[in-house]
Amino acid sequence: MNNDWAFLPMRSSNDLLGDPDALRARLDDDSYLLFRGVLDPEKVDGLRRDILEALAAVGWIRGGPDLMDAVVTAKPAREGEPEFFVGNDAVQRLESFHSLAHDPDLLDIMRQVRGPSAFPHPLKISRLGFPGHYEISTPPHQDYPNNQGTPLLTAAWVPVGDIPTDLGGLAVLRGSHRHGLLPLDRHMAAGMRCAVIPDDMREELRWVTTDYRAGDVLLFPSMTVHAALHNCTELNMRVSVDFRYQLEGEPLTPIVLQPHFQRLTWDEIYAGWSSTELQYYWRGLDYEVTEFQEYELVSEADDADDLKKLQTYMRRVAAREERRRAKVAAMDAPRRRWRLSR
Ligand SMILES: O=C(O)CCC(=O)C(=O)O
Repeated sequence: MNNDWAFLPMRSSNDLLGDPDALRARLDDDSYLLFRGVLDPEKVDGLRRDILEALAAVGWIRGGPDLMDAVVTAKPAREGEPEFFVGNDAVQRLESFHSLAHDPDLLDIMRQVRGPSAFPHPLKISRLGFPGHYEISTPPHQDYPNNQGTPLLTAAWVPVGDIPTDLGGLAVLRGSHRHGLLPLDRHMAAGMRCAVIPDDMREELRWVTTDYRAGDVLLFPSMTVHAALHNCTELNMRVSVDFRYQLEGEPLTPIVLQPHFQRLTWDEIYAGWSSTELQYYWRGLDYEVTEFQEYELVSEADDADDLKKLQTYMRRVAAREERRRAKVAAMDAPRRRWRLSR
């Protein structure tokens, strides 16, 4: 596991909707705002279908009648590996993925919390969590160092399908946003860096999480420490997306104007979209572009240690992979026999 967690339940803030001052006060108390069932379930379901069809087409999950179960058929891939980008790029091309950030219900909530000119960054992220890929679960971190610009930046994390805790939902360190920017260290999971949480913070603060359902939205500001729980299912992919919002007039860095990982151009992403309405939408908005700064990490690179960690990781993933493949093959077996017998 990422650290020594003891979880408390998150609380919903649906009762505060319509009262921006109360929402902001709650955000300042809790470091997050959870809203239940605020997105149209059909829209979330449609995005899930689009994502899973794209992943089935590149061989990451089973297609056909079980598509929506997201049963994984590919070897887990981690950020930076060529196989990782096969699935990731396929999702980056989806119109429904980018469009969800502009969903009127989501924008309305974000604008109640942040202000009427809040807009989503062009950079939008999908999280495709392989089962039993524990070493790669998103480690505790703050969003600010990866985005910079304004510390008032606010993220919307959206489960694309139900994400009970065993599928690896998101946890938040309640109260952490009041502790400022934490030191960073190296990590092999998403983002390649993690926050170093001082002992007094670990003692004083509590991690909170919940079983997420399709239609829920979790908001948190860029200083909130958050992390993913492990996907400890044997077979199923955890699918979520996250978008970041800021007000017009606030600064941002060039990286948030690019597609995630900067592998595709916007024109490549837009090829095949049915509408031009959301293409290059940010060009008409008001913001100041500031430079992205590199942060020092608390520990030096240690090639021998990295190699050892990588070897252990590869050995463990291979063992889990063998077990998963046997289970998926067993799922297919009766069908194959049935087909042969006809
Ligand atoms: O979903 C995850 O694993 C990580 C999400 C995250 O770090 C974020 O939304 O900022």
